[in-house]
Amino acid sequence: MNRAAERCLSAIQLRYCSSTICRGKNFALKEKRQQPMSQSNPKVGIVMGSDSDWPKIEKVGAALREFDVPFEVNVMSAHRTPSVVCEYATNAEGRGLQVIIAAAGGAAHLAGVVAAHTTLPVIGIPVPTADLGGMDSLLSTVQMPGDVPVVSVAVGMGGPRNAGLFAVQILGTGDPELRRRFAEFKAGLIEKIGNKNKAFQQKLQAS
Ligand code: AIR
Repeated sequence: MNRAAERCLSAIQLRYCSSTICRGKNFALKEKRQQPMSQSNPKVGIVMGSDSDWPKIEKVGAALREFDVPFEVNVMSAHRTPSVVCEYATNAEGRGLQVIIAAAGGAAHLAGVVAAHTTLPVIGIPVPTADLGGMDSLLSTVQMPGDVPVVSVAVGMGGPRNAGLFAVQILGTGDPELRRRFAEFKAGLIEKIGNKNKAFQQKLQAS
């Protein structure tokens, strides 16, 4: 990485290390700690066009923490810092990253530009916008030309969480223990939604 890009990247870097203890069948988060990352081997790289995106997408980190997947978060912009994006994506595989999640709003070209510079799978998160409701982000993330795939999650709703879960599924293809934990998580949904249904039925009867 050239010096200017390196300086720029370290100035805008947010790194997270997580320690999550999941107990119970539905993997409810009983304890969550977040601290500056001391591990140097993140498997998932989250990049976002602006620090202003983080509050809208932070559930992606929560999903990864649920499965103890180490990740890093960096701010970089396809338009404001294109050389940083290029360097990051080009070096990502060599640094041990296995999946990249790219979030941006408006003219959201970050996921596409990252995908142009890496062979790692790229998951786009179209960030909701005030002016066009995130349709701008969605279309600029998802309408990729053939040969350069980017998968996209939903704007808002479960989008950021699903980006994290999808990264876990990708990593799980080469990690039987992670696959087992994901299957356990899916089985836990039966109990979770069953409880919701029970509570709903009680409410209906009382009304
Ligand atoms: N953005 C930044 N560079 C390129 C794009 N598309 C996006 C950010 C954010 C929005 O522009 O991802 O969603 C506004 O950024 P800011 O920094 O002005 O708050």
